[in-house]
Amino acid sequence: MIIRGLALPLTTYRRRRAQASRLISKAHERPIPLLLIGCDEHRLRTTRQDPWFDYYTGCAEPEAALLIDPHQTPHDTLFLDAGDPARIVWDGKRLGPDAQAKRVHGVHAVAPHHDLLARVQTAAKHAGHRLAMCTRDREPGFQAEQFALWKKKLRGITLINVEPQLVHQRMYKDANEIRWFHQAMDITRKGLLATLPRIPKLKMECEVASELVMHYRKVAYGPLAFPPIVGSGIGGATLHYPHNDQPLQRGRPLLMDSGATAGGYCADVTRTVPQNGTFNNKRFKEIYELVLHCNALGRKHARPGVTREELNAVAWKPIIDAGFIRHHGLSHHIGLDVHDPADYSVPLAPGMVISNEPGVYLPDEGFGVRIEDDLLITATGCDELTRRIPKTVADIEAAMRG
Ligand SMILES: [Mn+2]
Repeated sequence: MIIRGLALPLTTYRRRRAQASRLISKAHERPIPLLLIGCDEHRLRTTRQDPWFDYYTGCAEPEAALLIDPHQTPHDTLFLDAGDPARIVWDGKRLGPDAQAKRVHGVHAVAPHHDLLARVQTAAKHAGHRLAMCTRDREPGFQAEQFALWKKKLRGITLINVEPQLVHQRMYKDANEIRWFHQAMDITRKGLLATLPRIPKLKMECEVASELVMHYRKVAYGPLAFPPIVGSGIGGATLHYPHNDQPLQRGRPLLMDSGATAGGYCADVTRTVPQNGTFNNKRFKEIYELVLHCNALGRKHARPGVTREELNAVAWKPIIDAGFIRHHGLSHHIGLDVHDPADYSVPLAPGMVISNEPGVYLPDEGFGVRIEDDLLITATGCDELTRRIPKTVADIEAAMRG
């Protein structure tokens, strides 16, 4: 059968699991079992595997779970459900808890999914009725739902959110992860370069969004980093514009925020371009140059030791000095999640990947400008992963001529 997922070497997942146990023990002064739940069949039809579960297993199978139990040997058990054989014709073959699964995932043990509850209860009992899970307060999602669900399921067991500890793993990307980032940026660059010269010929935001999606997905029919935001004029002044359904307006700015993924790792790139291919609107060009200047400041100052606040202070200054409002932060961490979980009190350090996205939003004037790049923090500064995607006035005009 075809095994999906596993974007990284098995040794990486093994090392991550071992380190997770160590981080939890250290923070809570005792070993606590960690439970991570994978998405079900229904959810996997429309979305990707949960990034927390993916991070520790690389497992793309539905109805899977991971229990890391520091009190038991074997420590790491991957729970799988081969599913109902009568469903194979509907949903395809699933990886069951067998020798093949143990080998391909490199876990200490595999077990049937129906044993999960009993095994979790036993593991928690050995840890003084404690169990660790991950939930995100700021961006609720699948693990947060699971946290609430298991809290109800496990009476008498204290559930501990260990996301604050585990983010310290996810914030630092290794060489293999960075290779995937480069690939995601490359797919995104090619998609944008193919779409830019088409914009003056297109009529609707949805055409632009569809072309981007087509270019991203024809490489690998995987998930997008997020649904593209394609806002013509006023749409570009709505930060999370979800509609992409309005006519393009010649001579107006068009804001496109999108990204492909590769190996699960996200690109997150915004370009704002003139829909006729030329920056001949004076006001737009003036705001564009201002945002571009702030984007350059962000890149220049992103280096080890710099805090998020320091970077914000430097990069937003020209926008604030010009009398505009700062509506959002300059950057967020990027990884398997486009807004990767992170501890923002930690200053920048080599291996971190962050966005650099100043913007000016003028709903009263009917447009917004954001220029967003992705930066890899290096030993001495940063590597702009998106540097080959045009962004100066001259480079965008040239790219739009095709
Ligand atoms: Mn972003």
